[in-house]
Amino acid sequence: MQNIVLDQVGFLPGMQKSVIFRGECRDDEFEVVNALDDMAVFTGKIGEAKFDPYSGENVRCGDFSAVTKAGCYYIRTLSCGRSYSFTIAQDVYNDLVSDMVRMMYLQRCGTALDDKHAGIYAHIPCHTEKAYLYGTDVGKDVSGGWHDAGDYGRYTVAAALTAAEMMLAYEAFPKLFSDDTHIPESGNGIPDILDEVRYGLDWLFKMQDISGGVYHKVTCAGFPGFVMPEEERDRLILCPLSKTATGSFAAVMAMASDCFKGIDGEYAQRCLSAAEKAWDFLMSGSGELITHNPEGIFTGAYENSSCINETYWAAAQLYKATGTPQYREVFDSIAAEKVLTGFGWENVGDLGNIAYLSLDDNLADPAISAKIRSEIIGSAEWRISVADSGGYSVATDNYCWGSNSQIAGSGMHLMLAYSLTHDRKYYNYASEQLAYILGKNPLDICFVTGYGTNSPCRPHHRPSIAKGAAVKGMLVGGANRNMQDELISSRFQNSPPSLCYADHHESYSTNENDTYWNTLVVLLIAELMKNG
Ligand code: G3I
Ligand code: 9MR
Ligand code: ZN
Repeated sequence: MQNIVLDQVGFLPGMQKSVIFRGECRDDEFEVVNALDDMAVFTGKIGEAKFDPYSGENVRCGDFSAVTKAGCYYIRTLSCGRSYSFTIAQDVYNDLVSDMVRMMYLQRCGTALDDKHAGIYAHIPCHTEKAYLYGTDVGKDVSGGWHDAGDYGRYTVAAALTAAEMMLAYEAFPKLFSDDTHIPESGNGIPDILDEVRYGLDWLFKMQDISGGVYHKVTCAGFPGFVMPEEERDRLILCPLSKTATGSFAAVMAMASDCFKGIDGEYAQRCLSAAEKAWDFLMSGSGELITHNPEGIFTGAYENSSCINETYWAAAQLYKATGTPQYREVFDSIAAEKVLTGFGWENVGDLGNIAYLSLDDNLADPAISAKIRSEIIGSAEWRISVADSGGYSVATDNYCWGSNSQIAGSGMHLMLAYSLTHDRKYYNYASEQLAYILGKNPLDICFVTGYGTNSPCRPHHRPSIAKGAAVKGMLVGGANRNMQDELISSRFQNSPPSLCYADHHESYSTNENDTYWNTLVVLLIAELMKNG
């Protein structure tokens, strides 16, 4: 591992740029060196040592934000040698974003991926057979959508969040999203990211029952081995209509009705009607709260003992789409009690906050808006204090399953605080969260496959393992101290939290990808670029 650690992809010219020195590094100065001619362009001071409790390391920090000229560089010190190289450029994240969205195409289910677009990951259509309602012989066509992750399950809450994050990313910074990322719809005049959203929405429609309720998930009873998707041939099972699935469906469909209005009015209307129907089902008290898998089902549970944050998000989104007071009443009453936050599958409160804060002033309740603002800023301050408690400026103190997404979510939350205050401090801490994901971490790894110098090669992703090469552009879950797979628990029992990670295909609790993790990083980058 290197003793000079930083973002291995690079920085926007105006971004804060920091670097960590650790281990044997005894110097007091460092140089930023142009990689083309090995000439130093900047000399900076290395700060005092600081203990990082999450990795158990003593680290020292350097800042080179003053270097703004586009180029390819590395960092050098006398005793530590040189770092990996990185880029400074306005378009430094463009390819990364494009591959991170294209990964969604490679996750598509129910369709053939052809050689031309999918290369070695091409396959014939998968999971096209009818799925059976749990415990019955009633079959239904629910083909389509995306494989959630390294497995081939399709989960409503997960897909709704994924689609929503893509729409938000597009709205934040449309210029970042082209129509030529080499998917079948490229060149159709619609940005590829929205084509991808529509692919997911088309599946979500099928997951809605005539009653308005939405099925929780469709998977086989258990997980297959490391096979390509068309080789998973067990019976497909539809798990019951659930409250969280119905709530997040209502929210994402309402969001889509706004997003697709200018592209396809009829489609937008269909989204809105489906959202309203789901909402009515939810308000009638119907649907189950899925707190664990039904008996005999062993796939991802996406369990939740409450649907309050999906309700919150749906209410905000439906109010934004329709202006109908009944939605606002529900939102305001939840927010008056407690403002909800979060960008994860369990907690989608911030998506509701984004929708509510985007309302025209005369549509929102000023007291509720003020309460949301103060909660966002308070929680951003808390995240900064957490970041300052360690050496790597990471805004999490809890390295759990999907920690990289918690960190990206913190980055997004800090960007919300930035959008409300224009205080650059929040932007800087948000950009540090991206830097962590792209290499400024104790593991010295860029957590997105195929990017940076050192990135995961053996993700727990079935097509990647089946083909012997990792799909490019996948964010893996990252360090998880909770010993949730055998590989990790056999090797990392006494390791510091931020080091509990293995680039091994058996480590699903640290090295699996997920669609909503990828799209959250895309959203964070879009926000950073919009305000860069
Ligand atoms: O949030 C709590 C935290 O408050 C607590 O302190 C900590 C200590 O246990 O746990 C945290 O919860 C963890 C949660 O993820 C955080 O989001 C749970 O332990 C952990 O078990 C849970 O993991 C989830 C995992 O499924 C297992 O259920 C992941 O979030 C979720 O992303 C993941 O999703 C899987 C699907 O089930 C199947 N498909 C692949 C996908 C990705 O791995
Ligand atoms: O492969 C599965 C992965 O996609 C899930 O996120 C994870 C947690 O639900 O489970 C993985 O499957 C493992 C199973 O839980 C235990 N036996 C080994 C499986 C991995 O091959
Ligand atoms: Zn499939």
